[in-house]
Amino acid sequence: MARGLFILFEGCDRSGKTTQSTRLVQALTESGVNAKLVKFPDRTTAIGKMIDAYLTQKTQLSDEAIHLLFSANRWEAMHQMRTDLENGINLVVDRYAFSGVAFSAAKRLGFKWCKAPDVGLIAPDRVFFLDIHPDDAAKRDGYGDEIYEKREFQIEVRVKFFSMMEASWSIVDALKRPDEIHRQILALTNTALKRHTDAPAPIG
Ligand code: T5A
Ligand code: NA
Repeated sequence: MARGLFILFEGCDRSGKTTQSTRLVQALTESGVNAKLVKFPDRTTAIGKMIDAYLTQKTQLSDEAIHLLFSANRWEAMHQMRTDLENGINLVVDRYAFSGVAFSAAKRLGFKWCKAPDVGLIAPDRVFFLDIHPDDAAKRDGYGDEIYEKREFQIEVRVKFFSMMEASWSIVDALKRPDEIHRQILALTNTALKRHTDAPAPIG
């Protein structure tokens, strides 16, 4: 049995990651492809609850401490993700280590330090970067509710994302209509599903 594909959605706040990752899982499932949605941060775990309290500004943490909690929240999911991929389940993931690095590096923590705790996590096969300018994102529902949803900061986060892009990334125009974005991503995913055979690689 072929292992599952690890498909990742990244992007600035309100770029449409949850909308598109949910729709992709739906479309794959409807066409008989085994797919599962995974979201980071996972706010349901003990670590996730600490992250949620920080994001909703109920508690304060140092930049270093919150960075390590986000990473720990990924590590606690690793066993299940590896098992799922080995069992042929395709994982559609809403944010991951690149969000971790982009947000903390935008606070001026060093890139090398930010990347270190995520070394060894399973690396994604394909990344869809939903690209939107923070000025356009700010017009969308719910913007500004959480700690990082501020214009200057999001502009910095976007720059950090661009500095991490590799060949496995596709930049998707997040200003298009949701249907159009979905069709584009589904086509790219179907191509990727046909090609992959190799074992999951770690983040280096
Ligand atoms: N974070 C996260 C870190 O600092 N370090 C880390 O390691 C990780 C993993 C919470 C925060 O944590 C930070 C990043 C974040 O600041 P989260 O829980 O993913 O992360 O944040 P959410 O608030 O859930 O999600 P986002 O704000 O990122 O929004 P999405 O998922 O990108 O956008 P979505 O799909 O919810 O859509 C937003 C709105 O826009 C509309 C939707 O209907 C919705 O109202 N919309 C569109 N409108 C027009 N055209 C389109 N194409 C649209 N697509 C969606
Ligand atoms: Na989201």
